[in-house]
Order: sequence, then structure tokens, then C-alpha cells
Amino acid sequence: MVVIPRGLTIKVSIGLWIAASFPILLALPSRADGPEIAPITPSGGISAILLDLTPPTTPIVTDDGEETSNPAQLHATWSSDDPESGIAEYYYSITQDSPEGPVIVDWTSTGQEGEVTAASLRLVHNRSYYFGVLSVNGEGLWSSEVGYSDGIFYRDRTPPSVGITSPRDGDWIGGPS
Ligand SMILES: [Ca+2]
Repeated sequence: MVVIPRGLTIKVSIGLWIAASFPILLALPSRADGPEIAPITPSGGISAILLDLTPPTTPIVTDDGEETSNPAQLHATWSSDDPESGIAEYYYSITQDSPEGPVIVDWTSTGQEGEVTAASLRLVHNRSYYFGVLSVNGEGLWSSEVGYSDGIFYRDRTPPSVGITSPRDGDWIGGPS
């Protein structure tokens, strides 16, 4: 146990500061995988704050297979874990041609939903589309990398419509006279 005097501000990790307006008992963990647990005990009361100093895992993202024929929507599912503070929020984006390609859906929150159906899209024939997903844990830490799907190809399978303007419907187009 380390006792931190009243009035001190200590930096516990990147981006995390604790203002010691009361004596703080900081218990460093015995676990080998890092200083993730630090109970804080104000004088006169008992409370504990779980500090999560590790980001969530990079999301694993799965789209709907090799190919789609729907030009208007794309769907994907994903998962990411954080055993200490859980997942608070996901963000996804969609790019064309490659994970680094042109953005067709910019970063959008799905809350805690591990899937999305992006609608009102206008996919281009014979192009591939990639979902990128970031996760945020309960401590506000972002996954250190974007997880990407392996891409889904859009192929237009709708036959073109043919409009016949001549002869018009019902026209008599001749025969033996
Ligand atoms: Ca964590």
C-alpha cells in the first residue's frame, strides 16, 4: 500500500489524473498483466474505483460474405472485449476499394450494438466495400487499432430495363396483304 498525502495530484497513467482531496490508499496489483486495479479509499468512507488502464481488443469484423447484389445496403457484425471495464461504444465506417479507400460512410456510433445495417447506400458495380470498427471501453480508452472486414463485392445482377418506343404497343406491323 502506498499512502498519498492530502492535496497531491498524482498521475496514475496516460490521461488519468487523480486529485487527492482526501488521503488515498493506492493498492498496486499483484497481477502480472499490469496495474489495472487501484482501490481508492477516502477517509471516513469506503468506496472503490476500478481503473482500467488497458484498451479494448481490436474489433473482429465480419461482413455478409463475398458478394452482394443489393446496391442500397451493407450489413456487418463485430465483437471486441475488455474484461476490466467492458465495451461502452462502437464506431463504424465504410470505405470503398480498400480499408484505406474513399470513405462512403464516415465514423458513426452504434452505441453498444455489435452490428449495423447501413442503408441508403449507392454502391458502385464491381467495387468492394470494407467495414472498419473501433471500440471504446468503460474507461474511455479506444481500441489501439481499427478492425476491418475482409471486404464484400457489389455486383449488379439486375437486368437493364429496355424501353421499346417503336413499334408502339398495339401497332399493326403488317402481314400478307
Ligand atoms: Ca481493459
